[in-house]
Amino acid sequence: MKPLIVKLGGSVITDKRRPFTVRRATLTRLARELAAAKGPLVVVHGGGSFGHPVASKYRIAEGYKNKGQLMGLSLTHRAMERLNAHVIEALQKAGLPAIAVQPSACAVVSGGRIQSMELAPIKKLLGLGLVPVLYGDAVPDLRSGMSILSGDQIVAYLARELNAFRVILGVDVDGVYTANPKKDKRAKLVRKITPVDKELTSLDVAGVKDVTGGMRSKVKELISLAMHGVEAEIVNATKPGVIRKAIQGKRGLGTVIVRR
Ligand code: IP8
Repeated sequence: MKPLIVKLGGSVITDKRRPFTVRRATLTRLARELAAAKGPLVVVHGGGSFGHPVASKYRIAEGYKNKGQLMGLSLTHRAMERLNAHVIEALQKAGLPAIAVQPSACAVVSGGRIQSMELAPIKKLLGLGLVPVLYGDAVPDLRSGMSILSGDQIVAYLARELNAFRVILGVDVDGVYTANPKKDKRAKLVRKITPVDKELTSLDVAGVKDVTGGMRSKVKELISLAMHGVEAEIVNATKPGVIRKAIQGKRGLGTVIVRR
């Protein structure tokens, strides 16, 4: 059976204005909504106010330049492990048998891109009925020494390799806009994006800029996924019930990214 892959954005499950702050009530609600999934489920989450400030302080995304970054990589990873522990606990409380899978230990990354990933354990976990939970991580990089692997890239990679039937990305806005909806009143929600969309070049980044590139890089990852035939939808996970409806198969809740 093909899995469903859901990403919980860092700006949804953490308070990006406050370092190391989980939005506990939101996380509890989302865990309950995720429990509505009927088939195999993979959850991926972002860094929010855990991974991003530490990664940016030590310039991990720029590659290895000095010894101080070693502690930076260690601390960034630890920050993500801490956030991951909150996510796992919330999922368990909602009745989902969640289990952490550490991206920095199973993904081979070069120049910031995943070259390969050990998928046998993830496939077996899914087959058993467990819920693998991955996250954006600070990783060793074959070319640049170290880099930040975004949860979005993990989602796209897994969706391709595991032949996912659908991807849902939960963010803190209603989808992809023509401009930043938090700053520009004229910003319009884009309902559908296909690989041929020329408009895309004019899409602005919605929300706070982070070390892995915000909305623009999400769309890029999902377009390459759409070309492989996996449809995705970016929805507002801060609105109660939206993730649940998306999981139950409803389309058109946010921005759909499809081949045609
Ligand atoms: O929030 C980045 O993951 P993202 C994670 O999915 C770190 O881009 C470590 C900053």
